[in-house]
Amino acid sequence: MLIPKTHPRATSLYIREKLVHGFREGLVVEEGLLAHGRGEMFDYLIGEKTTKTSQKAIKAAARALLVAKLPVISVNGNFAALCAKEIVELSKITGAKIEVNLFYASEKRKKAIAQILKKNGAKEVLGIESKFAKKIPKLDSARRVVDKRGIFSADVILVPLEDGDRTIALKKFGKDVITFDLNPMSRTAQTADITIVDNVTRGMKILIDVCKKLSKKDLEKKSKFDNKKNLKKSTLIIRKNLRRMANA
Ligand code: PTJ
Repeated sequence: MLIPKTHPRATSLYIREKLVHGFREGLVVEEGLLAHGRGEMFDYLIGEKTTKTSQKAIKAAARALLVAKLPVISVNGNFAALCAKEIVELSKITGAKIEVNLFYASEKRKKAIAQILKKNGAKEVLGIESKFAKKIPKLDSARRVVDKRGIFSADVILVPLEDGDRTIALKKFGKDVITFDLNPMSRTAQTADITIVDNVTRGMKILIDVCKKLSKKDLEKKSKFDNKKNLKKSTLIIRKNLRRMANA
């Protein structure tokens, strides 16, 4: 479908097309299209821009990834379809491993996702070979199966568009969790250590940029980031936007 550049909602429609393309290529599940719609709604409410509050979370996330001993980027269908290039770039800058981890797991889709990441320059993609499979305790979904060289051994994990159960299980398993979630009220957003309330398509580019700019001195400073406080601010932004629209 041709989306005119002049369309007032062109950016949002391009992102949607990218996801539909990912669905047709076998990267994204049907449920992923629904999850995207949920994200679009919250993006609308936060004003479809990276807020100052999200920028703070991005800075904290960049720092956490750069100081981590074994950072891992967890990739699902939606994330791969929307940000394959950025995932590889972030992995190169931070030294993070890339691991495919799916809620609606299928070997075929795992391979398709690994392939698109490799096409974008990834040297190694974990989560594919069953001989390295390990289980996260106290988790029933397919996401419990992880790679022992990756998520299983990681100290810091970036898990965008995550489901609440795994975030809780990862926390109980002693991991530091960073997430992108447009819904500041979701269980994942509330449970993670650092929640970036932003669209992955905008936030990943900024995260890469901040990782490039942080100095050694910045990394030595102790992080003062408070996720709960930051999430409250994102919710207040939504309230302010709704009030403004209601009063207009
Ligand atoms: O590829 P799989 O099998 O691992 O499945 C992935 C999905 C996304 C289907 C699965 O993880 C799922 O069902 O996710 P949820 O529980 O719907 O959660 C998705 C969360 O991500 C929601 O809170 C959305 O608001 C948010 N979200 C959706 N799109 C974006 C987003 N956050 C940031 N950027 C987006 N583009």
